[in-house]
Amino acid sequence: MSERYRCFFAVDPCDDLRRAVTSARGTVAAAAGDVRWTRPESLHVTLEFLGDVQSERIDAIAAAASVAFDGSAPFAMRARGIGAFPTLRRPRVLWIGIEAPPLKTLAAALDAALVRCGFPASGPWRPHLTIGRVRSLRGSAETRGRLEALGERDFGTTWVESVQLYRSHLQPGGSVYEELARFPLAGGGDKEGVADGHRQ
Ligand code: 2AM
Repeated sequence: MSERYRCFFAVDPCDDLRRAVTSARGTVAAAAGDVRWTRPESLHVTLEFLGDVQSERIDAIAAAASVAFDGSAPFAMRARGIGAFPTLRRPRVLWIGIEAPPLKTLAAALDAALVRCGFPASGPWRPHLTIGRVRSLRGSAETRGRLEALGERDFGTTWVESVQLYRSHLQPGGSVYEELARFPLAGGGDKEGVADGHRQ
């Protein structure tokens, strides 16, 4: 019997961004309460979550993604502002906003390719970097409103040179992600204007 893999496509933050997230933890926790932080090595920006997939389908999915990303160039991904699902006043999932128009183009191309593979089309997508999950809230809505003060904080820019297909292993201490495939963005990017960009 074949195995089922819990899979998703994502891009990764650079090491400076991972460090910037870690150093913001104290400020965020002061406003949000008891937070289970995403491990720095597990931080990622999900493009599309596939759910459980039969392992023998992975090769076909990777081939379709490879075609979808063909000709795409590396690009700058800016991380800015703390946000939360469902809201900043009732935060459950804490994230940093991601600004990168090329990422939306990539995600749309990937979604179209996955629809051709039989997956349902994904709904509206808000690119974000999940940094933690709130275990229990602290303080009043006003205290938590302090998170809004972090709404404009700039966490820096990552130069994205590849997309990864990950398998998620659910574990009690937090999911562990295994890279199944890497898709280099080889289409000749332009690094101009990425003064504080970093290679992954
Ligand atoms: P997120 O944290 O960026 O929101 C791997 O499980 C990743 O896939 C998660 O980190 C999450 O991305 C996304 N994910 C998990 N379950 C999901 C679901 N049911 N629907 C959409 N995305 C999901």
